[in-house]
Amino acid sequence: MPKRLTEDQVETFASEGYVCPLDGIGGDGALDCLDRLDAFEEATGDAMSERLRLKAHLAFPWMTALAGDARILDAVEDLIGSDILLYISSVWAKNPGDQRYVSWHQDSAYYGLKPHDAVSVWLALTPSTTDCGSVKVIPGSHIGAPREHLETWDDMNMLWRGQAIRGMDIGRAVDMQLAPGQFSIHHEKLVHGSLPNDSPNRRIGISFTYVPARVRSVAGRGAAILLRGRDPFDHWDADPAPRFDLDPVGVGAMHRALVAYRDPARVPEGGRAVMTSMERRALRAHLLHRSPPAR
Ligand SMILES: O=C(O)CCC(=O)C(=O)O
Repeated sequence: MPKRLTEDQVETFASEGYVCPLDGIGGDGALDCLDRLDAFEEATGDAMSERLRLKAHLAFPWMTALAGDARILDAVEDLIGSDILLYISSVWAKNPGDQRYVSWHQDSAYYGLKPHDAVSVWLALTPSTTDCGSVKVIPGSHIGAPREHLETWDDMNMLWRGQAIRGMDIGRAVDMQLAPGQFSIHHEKLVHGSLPNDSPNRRIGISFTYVPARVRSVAGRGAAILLRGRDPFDHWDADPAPRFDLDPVGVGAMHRALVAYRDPARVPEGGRAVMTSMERRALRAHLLHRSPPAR
């Protein structure tokens, strides 16, 4: 008997790879998180979408607590069981008119987990709708062999390696539209991405990736924070839980995780696609088009 989801939602997750929308922390809870992220930007002068992109929860006790909020974690438990570790978190912020995008990808390509039982929550802090570049998914795409990824390293792509899956049928995509405080859950192998924000409003969300304790990292020993239940298999080292905002120990661990993620030697699980000369030319034209005009 699920704790939070209906039997139908659990079945939908198994066949389609996602559930959406689910009520989470409410509009007030979302506003509170936004205030904290705005305060981070004001205090540091850093853009949240640049600095808080991998294991962001290691920098803030409030974000680690948010990942463990029962309104979210009960739904996660219904899908992966009650021994739950928090592996990754990211702040995904697109400002009004922001032309950055997220190409089609599978999170599993660089997570290095076995078996593929991790899930990600995407928690909306502002409205996340089609016009502002909400997350799109390809239903059912989590089933089957891992996909090949092309690495473009395009800095308009919000993914750290600009990784992209070719040839997805956009006609099959579904927008995961959310109100502030609502969340979606997607399987780590589900193909997803998002378009630029062509609206006058901010689109901000936080994603949390959870692993059941039975899952292990096959890309070196993994580190995570146990949020619920037990870790009887000893597959995981403990990530440092932040003691206060911008705790240097957590910020250091966040930075090291990012460096490891961007290591050019890492190969995506389904293989690295080779860029065709046409793709290379198109990418070069795209990058040149963006460069400031020569003076
Ligand atoms: O927020 C986005 O646009 C993309 C999010 C994403 O790729 C993820 O949560 O894995």
